[in-house]
Amino acid sequence: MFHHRQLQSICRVAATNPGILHSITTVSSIGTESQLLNSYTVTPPIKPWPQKLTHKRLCSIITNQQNLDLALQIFHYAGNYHPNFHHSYETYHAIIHKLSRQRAFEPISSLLNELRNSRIKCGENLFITLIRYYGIASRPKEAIKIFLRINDFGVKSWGASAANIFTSPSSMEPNKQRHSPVDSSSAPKLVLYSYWQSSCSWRVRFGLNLKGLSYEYRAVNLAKGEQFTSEFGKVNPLRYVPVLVDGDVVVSDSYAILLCLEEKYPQKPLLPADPQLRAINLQAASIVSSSIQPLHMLSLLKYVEEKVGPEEQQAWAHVHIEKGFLALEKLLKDCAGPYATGEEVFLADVFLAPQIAVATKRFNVDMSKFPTLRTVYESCNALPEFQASLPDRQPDAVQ
Ligand SMILES: N[C@@H](CCC(=O)N[C@@H](CS)C(=O)NCC(=O)O)C(=O)O
Repeated sequence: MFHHRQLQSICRVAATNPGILHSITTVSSIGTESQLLNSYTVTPPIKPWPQKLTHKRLCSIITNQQNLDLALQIFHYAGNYHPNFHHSYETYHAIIHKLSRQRAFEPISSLLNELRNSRIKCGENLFITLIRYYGIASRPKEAIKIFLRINDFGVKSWGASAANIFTSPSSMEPNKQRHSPVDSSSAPKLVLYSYWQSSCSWRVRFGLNLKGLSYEYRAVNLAKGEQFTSEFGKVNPLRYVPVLVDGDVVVSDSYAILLCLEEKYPQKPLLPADPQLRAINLQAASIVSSSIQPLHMLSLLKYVEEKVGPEEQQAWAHVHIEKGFLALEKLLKDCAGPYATGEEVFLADVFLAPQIAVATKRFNVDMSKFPTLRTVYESCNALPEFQASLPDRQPDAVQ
């Protein structure tokens, strides 16, 4: 017999898991509620669904999923149907970060209720993420509501972070005492040698901001030749910025730095999971860093000026930037969305946006010939993480 309670069970499951109930078999032969629930054929929302599911793997699947509905379904499917899988603070953080970043706040309150009832031990980052994105979305009331609920989740050491997040006008201004979205207790202090106008440094600033990593800004004034001091020579014998110091590890070259960051700090991946999109991101980043920027760098332009003449500088830079942009436009045309490889900002964007800014502002390149690249720039420019990385907002900027 088909009971009212059984029907309620179906509705409850269907409501929280849209799209994953595939079929119900022979209802009349089902006796109990659990028999009824077991009789569903529940199909995973993505194929192939991993046989072995770890928290890290789920976080990466959610983070790389471009479709928000699907990301939510994946989260629910893992918690409800994957054998022996239980959500963790990290998996809740991944889905809440994903949703709030895209301003899809609606499902968040029920996720928070679930999280609170689960008694999972929570860290502060999830709440900082939420407060920040409510802030960015100009929803201060919701930000305050989250702040007031924080004690329900038993977060330790929240006081100091809270003070920072609400008193700092921007949580992403460099070289100021500010809160880091990674737990500062476990993260070594990062130091970035940078110059405000250097596009290579800009990439790293943008990447660090996307990953929510705070760092100390050490200015190297290229205009005054500070790259040639013996002190800087010890940090980078090649005498270029950027250089990142992460504990005992000193890495120069923006490409190497960003790949090292990607390995060590997986939050907000800069490379997508899809192998083809991953390859395109690496290729686009490499085109900018090896086949465009080196051909208009300061020392090379000085050489051209001395050996050929000052008027040749601009023409030389133009030819090489446009050649590179043409190749990038072709490379990205079919996979681009608002960002270089779709709906999410990745490594290609991190390299492209500063390069496009330099091309237009310093070398007057006309971007109407490169509509895909122009869109990528506009999308990045709308991001607070990019805004905080702008040359003018750096401590060594000369206005
Ligand atoms: N491939 C390196 C290039 C670094 C580079 O060219 N840095 C420029 C600033 S964007 C520099 O330090 N120039 C100093 C000079 O030319 O003397 C990277 O991507 O970091």
